[in-house]
Amino acid sequence: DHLAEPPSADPRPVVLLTRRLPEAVEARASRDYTAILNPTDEALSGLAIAERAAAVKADAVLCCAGDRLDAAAIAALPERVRLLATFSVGTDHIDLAAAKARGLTVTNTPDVLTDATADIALLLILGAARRASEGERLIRADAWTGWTPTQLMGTHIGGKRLGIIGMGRIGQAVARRARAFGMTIHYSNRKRLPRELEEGAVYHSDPDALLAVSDVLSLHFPATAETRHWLNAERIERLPPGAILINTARGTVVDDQAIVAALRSGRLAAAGLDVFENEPNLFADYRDLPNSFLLPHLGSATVETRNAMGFKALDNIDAALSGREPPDRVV
Ligand code: 8YV
Repeated sequence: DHLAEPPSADPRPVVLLTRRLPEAVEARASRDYTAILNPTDEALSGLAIAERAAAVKADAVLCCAGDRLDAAAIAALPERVRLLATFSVGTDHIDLAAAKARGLTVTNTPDVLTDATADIALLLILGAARRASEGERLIRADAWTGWTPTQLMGTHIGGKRLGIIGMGRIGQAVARRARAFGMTIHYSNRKRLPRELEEGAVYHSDPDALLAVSDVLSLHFPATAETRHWLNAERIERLPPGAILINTARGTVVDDQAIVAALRSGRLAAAGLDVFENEPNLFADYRDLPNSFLLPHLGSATVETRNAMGFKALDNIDAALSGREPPDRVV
């Protein structure tokens, strides 16, 4: 009827992207939706995200791991928002219980980042064991006075035992790679894997028992209230002397003070860390240690992987906004 409201200029659903995403991802979002981009790449607080979602009348929010969507932020989200699609496999930045109570759908981006993250874990294992970052710093400081037979001798990883805590997709991908370098795999997981997926890895039902055989320990379990500071001083004592710690999971699962003390005393020979508590304001002492190999959360940072993560987040948004079951529903 002619008295009806004129249709708005753009009747497509509104999708708010909290961070700048790869060009191809933003292009697809803008093709299919009224996409509200963040041109500054600035991280917003949870409440600022909620405010922006209200201002633009968002139907879905495409968020990232640094966005702290705690209970207060979720409560502040306008009713209209039906979906939080996170551009990450980790969901520790979202209060899932609050999301569930509020009837929000939450989706993540598993699988597509498994290989990239496992590659970074191997880079950290090799870099930490072979003292790559010390060597690099020497050259950059113009302090290399020449090759010597005993300079920067590291540890051979072949023949060493790799302990993996959390044998999900990423843990298994790390095991496959490490095996190719001659490492023996030991693991701990809530459930033992079927034999065909174990590929000879030795299962330890008690993670504390796994520690005792981990020449290299790599963490691959989610950050939750229960796993906060899981690797503490007492557990470090269970590791073989001179063990190497690798973390590509979340900074909150380790106790920084205890790690730094162990790196200082040599109880840990080295640590390869891609994630930190309070990123980017990491525990400052890490920077001063020669035996810390530090990366700025690069686990999934390849063009291919970040595109695939963005497309997966959009696949979930497409499904949820058209009434289909999103493929990667977490809540
Ligand atoms: C991302 C990650 O770099 O997927 C995760 O959980 O930590 C990384 O892949 C980052 O979280 C992007 O949001």
